[in-house]
Order: sequence, then C-alpha cells, then structure tokens
Amino acid sequence: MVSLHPLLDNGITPGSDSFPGGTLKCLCPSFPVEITLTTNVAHNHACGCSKCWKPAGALFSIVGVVPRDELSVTANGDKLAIVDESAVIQRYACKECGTHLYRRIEKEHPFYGLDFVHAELSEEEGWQEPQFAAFVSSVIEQGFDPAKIGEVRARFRELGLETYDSLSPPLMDAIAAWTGRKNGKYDL
Ligand code: GSH
Repeated sequence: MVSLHPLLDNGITPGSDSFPGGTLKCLCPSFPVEITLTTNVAHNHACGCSKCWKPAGALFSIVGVVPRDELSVTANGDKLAIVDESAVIQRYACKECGTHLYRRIEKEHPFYGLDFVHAELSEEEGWQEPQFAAFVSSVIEQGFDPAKIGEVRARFRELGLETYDSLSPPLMDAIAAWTGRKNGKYDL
C-alpha cells in the first residue's frame, strides 16, 4: 500500500470541534522554536506541492490555516529564518533543524491574514483532521512514478479524502471571488 504521511497511513483520527489550539514545536532536541495557536486549524489538508514542509520520508505535507492574529512565536524565535525572501508566501523555518513553523503573507493576496501551519508539530490532540488532498499531481514533479499516481488517489479516497490538483473548491472559489472583486466584476 502506498505510504502518504504517518498521520494518514494508519487511518485518520477525527479532531475535536471544541479544541482551543495549542503549541507547535520544531524538531530540535533542545531549545526548540515554539509557536502558540489560540484556535484550531481550518481547511487542514494533505499537500503534495514541492514547497510545503514534510516529515522525513513522507510523500505529502499536512497543512492547515489559522488567522494570523491567533498565532504567536512563544520560544526561541531567534532560530527562525525566512526560507525565500522573494516569495509572496513567506515560510518561517528553524535554521537548525529545517522544520517550517509557519507561512505568512505580507503582500496583497487572496489569503492575506491567514497563516499556514503543520499541526503535527504539536503533542496535543484534537486538531482538525485532514479534510482533502491538494496538489496531488505535484508529487510527480518531485520524482514520484506517474504510473502509480492512481494508487495515491485511490488510497486518499479509501481514507475518505477527495483529491485535487490545486486546492479544494471552497478555497479555489475564495481565490476566484477575491480576484473578481479586485477586477471590479462585482461588489460582494
Ligand atoms: N507544482 C507546484 C510545486 O509542487 O511546487 C505547485 C506549487 C504551488 O502552487 N503550491 C501552492 C501554493 O499556494 C500550495 S502550497 N504555493 C504558493 C507558495 O507556496 O508560495
């Protein structure tokens, strides 16, 4: 059976609707960078794109969003560095272990105001479970055998997750609505 990510391979554990958030830490054995979220993640999903942080050996990342004012760096923030200063979406990673702690948008963008995080970096339980799989075909760009991509899609479906080659319809609709408003097509 194709392996996707440790949090998916043995079946998905449902999160809790009342989960209030918690702390996420990088993988350094000492002085880890710590961020604190004061809410659960939303739109949590598996992502196959080449830019998202994945744990060692995983084919997919798992990433969700929180409002940026619900995230704060609470320990060892001096170890954080931006992966690519020129990118629209800036990824803040630990300089020592390479783990990405959060992704933030500083420019005009449909997702401005949302930070992207990997809830698996928390020891707490109750984080929203993955809802769908995004950028599935992107794993081929990273060397995955295109002849086996059907097995990946089938495994996601077996787990109850729909697969997409960009984001989910609600997120793509939000991007399109933002673009339509920006272009003066309507005033919603
Ligand atoms: N096929 C590309 C890849 O794998 O690198 C897709 C990259 C892509 O568009 N990633 C999405 C995105 O929003 C999902 S993370 N990228 C913007 C960014 O990460 O800055």
